[in-house]
Amino acid sequence: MPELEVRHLPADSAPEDIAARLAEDGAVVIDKLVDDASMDRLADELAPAMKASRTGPDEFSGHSTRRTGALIAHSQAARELVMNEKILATVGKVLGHATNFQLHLTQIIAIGPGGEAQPVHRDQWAFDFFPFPDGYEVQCNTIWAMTDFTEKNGATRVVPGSHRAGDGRRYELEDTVPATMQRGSVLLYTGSVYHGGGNNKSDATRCGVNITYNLAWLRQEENQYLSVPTEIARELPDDLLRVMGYARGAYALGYVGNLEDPLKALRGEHATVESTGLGTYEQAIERAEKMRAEPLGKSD
Ligand SMILES: O=C(O)CCC(=O)C(=O)O
Ligand SMILES: [Fe+2]
Repeated sequence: MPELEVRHLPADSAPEDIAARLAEDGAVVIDKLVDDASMDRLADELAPAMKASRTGPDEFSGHSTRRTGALIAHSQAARELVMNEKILATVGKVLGHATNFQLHLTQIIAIGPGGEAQPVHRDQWAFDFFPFPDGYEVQCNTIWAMTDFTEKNGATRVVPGSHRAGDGRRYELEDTVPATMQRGSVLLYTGSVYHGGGNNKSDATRCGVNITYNLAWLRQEENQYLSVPTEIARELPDDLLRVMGYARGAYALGYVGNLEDPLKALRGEHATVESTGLGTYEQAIERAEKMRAEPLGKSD
C-alpha cells in the first residue's frame, strides 16, 4: 500500500535524510527551502519569457499549461535554484551510483485555470521507455513552488511508493495524492515515481519551476548548449557550467575535438580531459567493479 501522502521535511534537513525519504517513498517536500524574495526575483526575471511562451499542443503538455524553458539564459535566481547546495548534495546521493550527474531540464510549468490533470507517468520514460532496473535511479527531479501548490490549483499529483512498481503499472488520478506546499517549498521526486500535474480548478495560475537532473551518461531533455547562448554561457561560473553539461559524462562522453575538455573549449582554452582531474580510466574501472559487486548500491 502506498503512503497516504507526500511527506514533508523541514528546510534544515540533511541531504542524507532527504535522500532516505526519496528511497522510501520516491517523493518528498522540503518546506520553505528558499524565501519569498528569491521567488519574487525569479518571477520578475522570467516574466517576459513567461509572457512569450505558449500553451501546450497535447494532453501531456497541457492545453492550458504554458511551459517556459532556458531558465539559465534568463534568470540569475533560476541559476541559484539549479545550484542550490542542499538539492545538489541530495541529487549526489540519489544518483551516486554513477560517475556524475548533470542538469536535465529547466522549465516553468504554469497551469492555467481550467487546466486538466496530466496523464500519470514516470519522467524516466523520456528515455525511449527503456526498462531501467527497479532501484537504479536515473533522474532526481525538483519542482519549486513559485505560487502555493494546493489541491484546488493543480498541485503535482504523486503515487508515493510507486517508484518500485515497475513500468507496466497504470495509475489513475484516484491513486494519486496532491503534493501541496507553500511558495518557496520544493517537491523532490525520482524519475521512477508515478506522478503528473494536477487539474487546476481555481481561478489563478499555478506556477512551478521544474529543475531536473539525470545521470551524465544519458541525453539531456533540454539542450543546454543551444538553450543558453554561448555569449551568456562564457560569463557563467565553472561549477554551474559543469552541472549544465560542460563536463565529461562518465569516463568518455562529451569531449571536444582532440579529447579536449568542453568547459575549457567554451572558454577558448585547450586542455585535455585527463588534465581536468575529473577521473582517470583506472578510477572508472574501479567504479565499474564496485557497481558489478553492488549494482543498486547508493554512494557512501
Ligand atoms: O506540473 C506538474 O506538476 C508536473 C509536470 C510533470 O510531471 C511533467 O511535465 O512531466
Ligand atoms: Fe513528469
